Amino acid sequence: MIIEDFMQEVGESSIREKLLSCLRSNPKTLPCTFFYDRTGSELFEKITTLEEYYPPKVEIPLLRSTARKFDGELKGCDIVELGSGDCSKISVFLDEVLEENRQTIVYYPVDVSREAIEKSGSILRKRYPEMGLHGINADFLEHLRKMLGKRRGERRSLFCFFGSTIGNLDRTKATEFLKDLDGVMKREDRLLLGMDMVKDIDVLERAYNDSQGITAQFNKNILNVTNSHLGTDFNPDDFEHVAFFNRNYSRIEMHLRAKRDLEVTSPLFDEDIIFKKGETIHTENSHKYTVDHIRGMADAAGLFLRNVYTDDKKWFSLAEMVK
Ligand code: AVJ
Repeated sequence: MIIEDFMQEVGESSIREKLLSCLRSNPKTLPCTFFYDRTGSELFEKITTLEEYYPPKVEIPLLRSTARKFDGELKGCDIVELGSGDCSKISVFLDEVLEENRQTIVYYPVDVSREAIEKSGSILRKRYPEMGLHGINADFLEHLRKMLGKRRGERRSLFCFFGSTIGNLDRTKATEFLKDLDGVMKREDRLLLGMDMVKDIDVLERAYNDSQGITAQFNKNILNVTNSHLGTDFNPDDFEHVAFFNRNYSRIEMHLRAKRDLEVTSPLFDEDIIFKKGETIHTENSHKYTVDHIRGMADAAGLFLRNVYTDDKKWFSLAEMVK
């Protein structure tokens, strides 16, 4: 499989600058993309198997039923999946597509992890030997235009962005991202967006405060990742996992709260990072949507919301958008 590479230019020094400026801002933050080193990715996979973490349990059957409606239209189509990860989601989708249609499909997994693309690429090749494969190692927020701007061929594309990953972006960023997508989409292209919906607060909060403490470990692991980039001496045990639904922004927020006054040091910089007891680092937002939110975002980006596929409980949606 070919893997195009857009990640080379992302140097360690710009990563350090980014992390340090987040930790020096007020309130302190860390970008949620830094959850996913090897340990973090494993912890996230564990999260997806937890009783309390409902999203994959709802999204996967929804992908299956939606794929059946799409099957015929996928003939001769390029499927571009943003944040393809282990490719388990697209497999559910492709399983429902007729083999004779799959023969005409080229699948483009786009991910920040080259490893993930290589690993899932070899699985997909065995599972669907008849299908074309072309990996893209890129950060789709940074490189979207560069990697897709020149795709002006004859073939139609279906852009997929599953798992409610868009929920990590705030309203402005999400709209910008959709506008960028609109910029690279052709008339006949389509976008399928997985979005987690607003629901009972207890259900939402339990999903991010699981009884086994896996989400807490996942949250705290970002400090280990930070240590490895910045040479800092964060001790994850000095922090407490906090996750709650913020109604004003319709989102789950995850934070790490200092259990005591702390000074974090690194040989790479002089000025320590100071924490007062109870001070927090904001590590993640996970937005939850209503159909009105979804329509509002499509409108703001200049896209047309053609369909919203959802489950019986309306817990998760696949929003289909076109130009
Ligand atoms: C991968 C961003 C969809 O927001 O639910 C899971 C990440 N964070 N538990 C989410 C996550 C805590 C997840 N997304």
